[in-house]
Amino acid sequence: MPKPYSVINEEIKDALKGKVGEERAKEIRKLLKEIQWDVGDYRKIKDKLRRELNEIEMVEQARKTSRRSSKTKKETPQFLVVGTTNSGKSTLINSLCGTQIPVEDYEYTTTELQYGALEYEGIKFQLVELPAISEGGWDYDKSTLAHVYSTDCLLVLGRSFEDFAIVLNELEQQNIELIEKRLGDGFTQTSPRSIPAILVKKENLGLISHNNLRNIYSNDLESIKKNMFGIIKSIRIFTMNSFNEIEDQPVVFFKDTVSVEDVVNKISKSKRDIFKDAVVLEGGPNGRRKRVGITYELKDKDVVHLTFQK
Ligand SMILES: Nc1nc2c(ncn2[C@@H]2O[C@H](COP(=O)(O)OP(=O)(O)O)[C@@H](O)[C@H]2O)c(=O)[nH]1
Ligand SMILES: [Mg+2]
Repeated sequence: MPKPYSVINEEIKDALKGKVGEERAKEIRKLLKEIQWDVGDYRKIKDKLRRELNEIEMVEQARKTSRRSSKTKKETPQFLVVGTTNSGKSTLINSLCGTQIPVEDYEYTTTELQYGALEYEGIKFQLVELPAISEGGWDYDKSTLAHVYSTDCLLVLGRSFEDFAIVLNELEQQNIELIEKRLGDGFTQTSPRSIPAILVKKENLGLISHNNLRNIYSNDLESIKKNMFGIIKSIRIFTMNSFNEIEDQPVVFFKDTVSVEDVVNKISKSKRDIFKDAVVLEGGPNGRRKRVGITYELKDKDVVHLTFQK
């Protein structure tokens, strides 16, 4: 006898609670196998699960193809540059990253992603140009949509109010909500439906008022970088090597709070059990010196010297 519909529904909810990405996909595959009946209400449940699985697989695939190497995947926030054709996407990436993506002054639609990279305040960013968005385009061809779902943040470009209207409307049609700041901890983005975004507009275009999103002018490169940095909310911790020298590159966390334990786990997890204490220089090498324990909450730019039992 199969279980009643309502019971299965609750079990599915419980099983999927809090699971995202690959983990969620795995659970859905398992559930699909477990629900043996495939008629009536059971078919409805299974179809719903199949659709969700499909969507997750699409997003995971996009993550894999649009992030060039798995090494940079976690540590490099990705900003997807979206806009109508000729909105200046390639020009912007070229100016920010020093790349030479072809810029054309006639309507020209590339179907390939274009890449750029930049570093700002010790954080590396990947910029990716999405092929132009057109009115109703995604209703006919979903192939580029997965990149939107899987990105960390959007730079929405436009040279006129109409440009923005088209792009913002297409995103809304796909149930994508643009938000001011990332949700919760971490990049990569875990909610494909709520994506942080910055609006980048042509000089002298008036305010684009949409979900309180930041408005920046496309010629103000410094301000664009500053806001990209701001939106990811990183905490950079500098560690000391065994010669008491401060390392050049910080350990970067994309979280709201970072403890000494997080640093230990990231740089020498195997030593967690022999951790003794830590000396912190608050805010940089010249900051106030403090001896702290494993639960101490660190701030951006703190310098940490970890000590372990011999
Ligand atoms: N006046 C002006 N022209 C721009 C600006 N950005 C790009 N363009 C021009 O617009 C055309 C299309 O630019 P491109 O970067 O290829 O746009 P894309 O199709 O969005 O990648 C080119 O002729 C650019 O020189 C801008 O900020 N101001
Ligand atoms: Mg282009």
